[in-house]
Amino acid sequence: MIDLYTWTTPNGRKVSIALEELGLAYNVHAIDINKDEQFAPAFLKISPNNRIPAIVDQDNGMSLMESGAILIYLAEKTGKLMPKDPEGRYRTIEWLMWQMGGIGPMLGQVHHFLKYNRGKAPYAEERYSKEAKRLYGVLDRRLESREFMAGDYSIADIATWPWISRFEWQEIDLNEFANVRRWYTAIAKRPAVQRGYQVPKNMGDIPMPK
Ligand SMILES: N[C@@H](CCC(=O)N[C@@H](CS)C(=O)NCC(=O)O)C(=O)O
Repeated sequence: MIDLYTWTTPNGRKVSIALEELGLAYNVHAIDINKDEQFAPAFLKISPNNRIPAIVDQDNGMSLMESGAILIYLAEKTGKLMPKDPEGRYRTIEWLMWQMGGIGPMLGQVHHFLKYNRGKAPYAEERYSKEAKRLYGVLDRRLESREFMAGDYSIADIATWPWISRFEWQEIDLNEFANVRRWYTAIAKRPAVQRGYQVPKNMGDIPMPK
């Protein structure tokens, strides 16, 4: 049994989607980051950076923060969603790290400046919008000749997809990125993704491109 501490955000959904895909039993603990619950002393013991997601694996008492580390842990615990051969494994980690270092932080800035603080910092809006389009272009080229980001469907796709599901917030037209659109739509249809998307609570249907 795994305890999942999460909220209705892309980083949180990565882990609930992975748990659903892996069929692992888990308890959900909603940490409402709008009410500063991430700063509660009990939560800081498992997530010292005061951010969701975090897990505690009751099988061994192991606690983990950082969604990328959690995804690798779950993949290794189950032997699924990450190839075992060195080339496939590192290719998956490479694209997972690309998500963690690029897609997550940069699209997070787009949400901050474009969606929540429009007009306050035009330079930042332009800078991060441009970077978002560049990253969508990188993903589109990566998916040009392959179905998924790194071989079979993997934790690299699971880490990236919830950020792309906010394409409307990012003012991205998925029709300009045909390969991303095809990949996004296919993953959105997976029953485990549909279940994981609604954790810790239903926030409406998965956004689909027109
Ligand atoms: N690199 C971290 C980022 C986690 C993160 O930024 N979580 C956000 C929600 S998506 C959060 O908990 N924010 C609360 C805060 O900023 O205090 C990860 O991938 O787990």
